[in-house]
Amino acid sequence: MSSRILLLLLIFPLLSNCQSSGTGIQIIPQPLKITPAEGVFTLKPDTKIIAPNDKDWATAAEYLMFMMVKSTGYHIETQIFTQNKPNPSSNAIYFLPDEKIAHAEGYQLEVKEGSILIRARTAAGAFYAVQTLRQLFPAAINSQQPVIEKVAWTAPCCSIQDEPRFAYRGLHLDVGRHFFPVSFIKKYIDVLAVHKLNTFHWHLTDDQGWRIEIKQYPKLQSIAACRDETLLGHYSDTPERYDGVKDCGYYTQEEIKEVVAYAQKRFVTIIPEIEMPGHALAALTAYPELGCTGGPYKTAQKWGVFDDVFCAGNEETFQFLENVLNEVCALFPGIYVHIGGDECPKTKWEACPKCQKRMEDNKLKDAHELQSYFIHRAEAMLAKHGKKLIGWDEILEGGIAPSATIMSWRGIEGGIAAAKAGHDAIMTPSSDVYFDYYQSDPVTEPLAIGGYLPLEKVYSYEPIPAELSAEEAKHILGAQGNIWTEYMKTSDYVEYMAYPRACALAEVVWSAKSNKNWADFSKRLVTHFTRLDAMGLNYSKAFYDLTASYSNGKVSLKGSMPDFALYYTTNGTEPSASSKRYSGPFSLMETSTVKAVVIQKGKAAGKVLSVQYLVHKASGKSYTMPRTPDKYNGGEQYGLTNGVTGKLKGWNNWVALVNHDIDPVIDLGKKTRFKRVSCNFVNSKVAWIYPPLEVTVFISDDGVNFKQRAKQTIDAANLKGSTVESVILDTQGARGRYLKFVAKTYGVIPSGAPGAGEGAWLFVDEIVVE
Ligand code: TNX
Repeated sequence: MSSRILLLLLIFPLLSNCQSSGTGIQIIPQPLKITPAEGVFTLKPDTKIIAPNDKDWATAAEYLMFMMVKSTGYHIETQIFTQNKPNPSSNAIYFLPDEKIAHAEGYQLEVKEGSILIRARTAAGAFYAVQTLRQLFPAAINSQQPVIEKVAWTAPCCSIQDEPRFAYRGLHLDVGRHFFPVSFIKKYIDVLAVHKLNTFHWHLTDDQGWRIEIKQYPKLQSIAACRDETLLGHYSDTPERYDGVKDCGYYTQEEIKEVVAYAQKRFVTIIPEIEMPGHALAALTAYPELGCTGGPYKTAQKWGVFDDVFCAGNEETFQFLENVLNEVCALFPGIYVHIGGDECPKTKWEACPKCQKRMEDNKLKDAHELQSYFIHRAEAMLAKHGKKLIGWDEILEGGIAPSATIMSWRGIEGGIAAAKAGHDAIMTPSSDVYFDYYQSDPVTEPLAIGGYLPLEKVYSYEPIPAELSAEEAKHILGAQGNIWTEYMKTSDYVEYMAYPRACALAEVVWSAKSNKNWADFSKRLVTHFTRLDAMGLNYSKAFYDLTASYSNGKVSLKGSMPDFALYYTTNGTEPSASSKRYSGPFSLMETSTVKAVVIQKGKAAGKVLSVQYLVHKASGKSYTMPRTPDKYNGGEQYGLTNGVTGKLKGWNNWVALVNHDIDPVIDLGKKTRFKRVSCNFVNSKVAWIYPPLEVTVFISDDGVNFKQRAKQTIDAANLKGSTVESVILDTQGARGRYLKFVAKTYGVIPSGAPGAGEGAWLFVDEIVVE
């Protein structure tokens, strides 16, 4: 056997199940097993779709038909067969129920030159086969109108066997903070379906707006669906500014029914969320008697957590919620209703005689148990309709309701605790699946809430916590991406934040763990972008954005894929295909602005990266620091000496520690003379970030014996708002090889300030040595 054939034989099994991109078959989420074959199937104007006589199967078949008709302009028909399975003949796509398919949502798809066979146990499985099939055709099949250019409507012959890893595959949308029209909700559901996601979590009520018509309570429409104006900018900005524009919106019950029916046709279940006891300010504004103080209240115009919540001592509250849930349950056929339960401050309950009496009467020992009491009652209301309750992980506090399912958002701990206690859990940890977080450098991105969640991090998320036994892990139903819309005023912006991170999530929840491979996904994604284009989605191209790091005097550039063609300049000019091509780390002799970009087909594919590097005596040097940074490390291992200063927008270039000094010892490599040492720090008391109490510089020749050379104290009291402050220390031409820099933590946040009693954060960017 020649070595070439041997190589092919070795590669082939790999291609057939995971590394599919080499075959030209590029599907997201990656199917379980793909076996490519010779030839293609060609869609023709008279190709037929043949489906069984069953409502749900007809739904899947007609979905395929409409999609193909819309883009190809062909007059493709669906024919129903009644009794025996047809004998597949040519030029047709067959839907064939098959009891032998193991998984209820699984399917087998066989593309042959003359026909296509879709086998599944259920119509849902057949629908997922359709979604795979659409990705075998050219991207133009996704077009929303007939494609005028000539397209060869062919799909490569192959056989695909597939099934989901998790039963719960969700995407959420907050329509409370910003309202989005029915047309957009439908488009959003369409994209879920394309990615084999099966659950749409519709966050319908919040402090800033109540978005679902409840016939018994008309003021929810006339009052709670409106707010007088909306905060501009970030909620930590000072002073606060508002847009002065009244904002209203809600879905009528007719519209809700329309959306539910639309989702059903796409095998998507909708979970409505009605928030209680917290995030209830809009409802309280309409019905102030449901709050502890009786109001008046005002639908929130800014973001955050508000003290006014539904009163747990007032029987009227429960009557109201029961009536609301009665109408909600009648509208949504799914088994689950989400009742929120998150971020409910207890201050009003603690001062409320009715709540205190409720606690006494029910022998509840604290406010957490009162919240638990509240959720138990909601559970009973839902049970009357045969529905099950889902709540955010706070509903574990004070005792979980017996049949509740937990949505774990403050990390994975809630999911672990729930599963260990025998409860089902859905994983939505903010660190990995909060698509309201930045996906690229905040300085170049539209305003977002904060955080940093690039595509690769979503892709690498593993929903089953390592802490769980196999038995406990069965309670992890799946995972969900969440889109909170405080900063997303338009549907275009929602799409920008949602995609392609939701595409990565789809692979997390659908594909076999052993088939996950970032490099392979990245390749398929490039093709997938052409489909998202055809669907008219405003997805983010942050995938093409670059990062840079600086060490040992050299700048390294990095893209999402190693084979990207990067071009750069170091003199501040715009990089293009005629700039220098990046081939490895390069030196900077002086302070310079590096600009770099990915070039594809001669054009910039993503944003231009622009970083100003300060070249000074400590830049690019390594250091030791007793404690590792908390959450923010300045973007790389030696964030304090990487030549980059921090900006208020985005925390990427800051090194942060909570309630601890920042005290690196920098090795300058040789005995060095320094005139001065300077750095910036953040002052933002609303964000719990405090300046250091004092900054001290020590020097040493041996790294053991240090002498103090300069010191400066900082008075935090005078610093208002959110600002970047600098200190410059005159080191009077001292000489030494080692420099110890100590920025002393502010310590515990004083009473009266946000975060009182907690440890203050200390943020330092670059220790500039001159
Ligand atoms: C926390 S996630 C919230 C939301 C915010 C979100 C912003 C959760 C259950 N509560 O109310 O919109 O953070 O990321």
